[in-house]
Amino acid sequence: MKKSVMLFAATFAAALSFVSCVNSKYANDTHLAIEDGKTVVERYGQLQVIGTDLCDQNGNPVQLRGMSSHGLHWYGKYANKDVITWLRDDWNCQIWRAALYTGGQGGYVSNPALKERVTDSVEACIENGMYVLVDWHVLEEHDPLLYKKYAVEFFDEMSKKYGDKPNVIYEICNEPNGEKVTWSDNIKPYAEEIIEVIRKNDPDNIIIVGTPVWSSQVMAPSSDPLKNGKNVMYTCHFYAGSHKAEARKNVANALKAGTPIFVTEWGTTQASGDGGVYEKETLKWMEFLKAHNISWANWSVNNKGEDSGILAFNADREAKGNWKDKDLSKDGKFLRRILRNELDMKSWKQEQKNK
Ligand code: DCB
Repeated sequence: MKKSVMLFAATFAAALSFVSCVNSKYANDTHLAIEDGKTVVERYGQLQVIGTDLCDQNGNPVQLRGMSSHGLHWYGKYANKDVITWLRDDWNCQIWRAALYTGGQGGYVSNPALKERVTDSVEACIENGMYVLVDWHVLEEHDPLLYKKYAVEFFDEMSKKYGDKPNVIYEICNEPNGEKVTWSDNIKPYAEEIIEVIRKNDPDNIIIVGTPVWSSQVMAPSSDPLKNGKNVMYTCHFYAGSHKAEARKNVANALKAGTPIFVTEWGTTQASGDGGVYEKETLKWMEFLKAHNISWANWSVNNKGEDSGILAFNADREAKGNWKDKDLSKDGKFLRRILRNELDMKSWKQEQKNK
């Protein structure tokens, strides 16, 4: 054989084996909220982490996808059964995230009644056979240690109440941030304590831990691991208009280092939650997350008129679901097609050409 032909053949074979290896590992992923009349929780059951993969009860890797609420103290009215069911049946969501802001004005610490929005969410998801992320939305307080006392009580109660349900996933600190907040001195000691509290009541449901700098420094846990990291995953958050190839490289490196990742929050916009919908950048991320079997929830369900909100400004004020095209923002229309498996990079590029 000529050298050039050989080189071509070798490259082709390598490419083929790469594709088939990705396909075979994640072949059973169907991305359906309901399949053959069965909900996703009926099919996948008790989740577990194997290596860096989120897996179903039989050890098959699965990728969950769905929507996050906005802050429950602002747009918590959408955390109801009608909307969550609509998201399952029309949007093909397998998961819902209930974002309980902890600090700040109106957050849980100053407004404990907000817990009802979380329990409403969990109960709707149990009835619907969906998974649910119980998100302790650390943000304005920067350091998860600040309200640890409240987190201990909250997660003790949630895990006592729902620990026997396979639906529940605990997200114990959304986005630690601030220069002084580090993995080793703040997040890790917080996480070890909260995990211990949860594990007394719930031996196995998945627990997700935030990472430094608004959940972007996903390499941190690998050099200083948790003492109780079984069935624990770590989160990376991204906003497609702000976080690009370098952020994906961090995630790939974290996976190589053995860190399981769950993207509990991401947006199509800039990190502010606004500034336009970055369709192409989003679809790059979608390809990447699918290839690495990383589950996700998108930010967010609201009608305030910000670009990362899926509803058009002031649409569905009664929070009933049953949305028509006119009720959705640009972001909402785009996201719905992604979740319904109607859009990927290839078809998007074709559409751009035909425009
Ligand atoms: C995260 C937060 C989330 C925040 C979104 C968008 O923050 F987890 O709570 O949501 O990303 O910024 C926004 C809402 C706004 C609301 C605001 C108030 O969309 O409607 O007014 O919260 O809290 C991030 C994420 C990344 C970065 C910074 C923030 N970053 N942040 O990379 O710099 O500063 O909130």
